Amino acid sequence: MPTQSTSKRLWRDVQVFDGLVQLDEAMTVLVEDGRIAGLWPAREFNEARAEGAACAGRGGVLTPGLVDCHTHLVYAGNRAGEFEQRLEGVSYEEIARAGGGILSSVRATRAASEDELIAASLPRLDALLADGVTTVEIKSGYGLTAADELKMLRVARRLGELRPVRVITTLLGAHALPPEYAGRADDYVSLVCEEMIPAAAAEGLADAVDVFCEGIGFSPAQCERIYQAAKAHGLAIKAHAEQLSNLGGSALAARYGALSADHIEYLDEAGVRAMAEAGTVAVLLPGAFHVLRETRLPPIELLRQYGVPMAVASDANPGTSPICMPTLMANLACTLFRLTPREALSGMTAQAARALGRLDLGRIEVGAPADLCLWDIQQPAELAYAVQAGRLRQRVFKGEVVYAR
Ligand code: DI6
Ligand code: FE
Repeated sequence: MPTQSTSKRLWRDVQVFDGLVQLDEAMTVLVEDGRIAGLWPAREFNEARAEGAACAGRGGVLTPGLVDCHTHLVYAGNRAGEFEQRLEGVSYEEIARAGGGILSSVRATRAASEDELIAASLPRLDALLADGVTTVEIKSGYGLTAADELKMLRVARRLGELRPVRVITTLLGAHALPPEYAGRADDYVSLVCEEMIPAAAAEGLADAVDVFCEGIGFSPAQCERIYQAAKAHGLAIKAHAEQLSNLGGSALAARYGALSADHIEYLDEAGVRAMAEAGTVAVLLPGAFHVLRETRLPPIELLRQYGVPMAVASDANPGTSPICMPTLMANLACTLFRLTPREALSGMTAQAARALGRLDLGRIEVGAPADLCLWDIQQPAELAYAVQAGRLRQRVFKGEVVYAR
């Protein structure tokens, strides 16, 4: 009898969505040493190929672990009161201009210690994991001082040590103008460029730099200064752009080789073309669209025509998307933005990984890290079709079954 190696595992008779498409027939998947080592149609599978492998699962749908490529998961407090104000007709911008909105979360987050932020954020992270996430991007942006932004990034990194999940961090110092800089936005941008970015880069705390390019955020000229500083420090670039108006933020980001431009409801054809030319991913955030009761749709058909890759993310945050359920995002991407279920699932796996510059993730292919989800459903499209917690049977991270039901 061959001995069973604990690092060699088989999933048999699974329907596979490989990150881009659903494979035609039931498959057998071999994982060895944390990576996908083999992938065969189940009926062609030859036992000799996987000698010593333990069967880890049979039946169901196997997808790459979900990649949530845009979250603001770390913050203190909540904004339920503001939610009610908005239901009564006060706009997101009005609340922001009156010192609420993002700045309300900034006050709570500045007052919180690292441990308090961990305690506040862990339940949200756990909710994402329970719905299949194996990689999550977490932004700063509720600190807005060098010390508080770095504190948020350290908390994000620590979350990745506390749970079996990959955490990618993004410095979003240019999320809102803090009150102590009122009327001095350019000075604040200097702080981001000259202190926050160099410190985050030196301490290895940020993988990318993001900006909020918007009337209530930062101007394209200010964002450009931030991109130059990010580039000088070897950090990738992302943008919150064209969410509430069209300032050309996506095209600007694309010119700087941005990994992604996110939200993009107001994106025009020139912006789509610029993104296509630069290979910048369009990150769609239907949760924020839904919660803000927006009506202006992102230019999905143009993105398709120009071949811009589309990712889908939760934007989990206390203001515009207090939602920690990625499969609900797949549903909303279909119902609100008319993505196909295949596009939505690809948007939460292969394309989301691309938006993080991680072409190795979000795929089921030989050689890829074995971050996988086994779901108790019949076909992949059900993940976008039905909104239902508890369908995850197993979550596999780096080849280990880290959750099993
Ligand atoms: N746009 C958003 O939707 C989030 N950030 C941003 O720039 C909202 C953040 C918040 O309201 O707390
Ligand atoms: Fe966001």
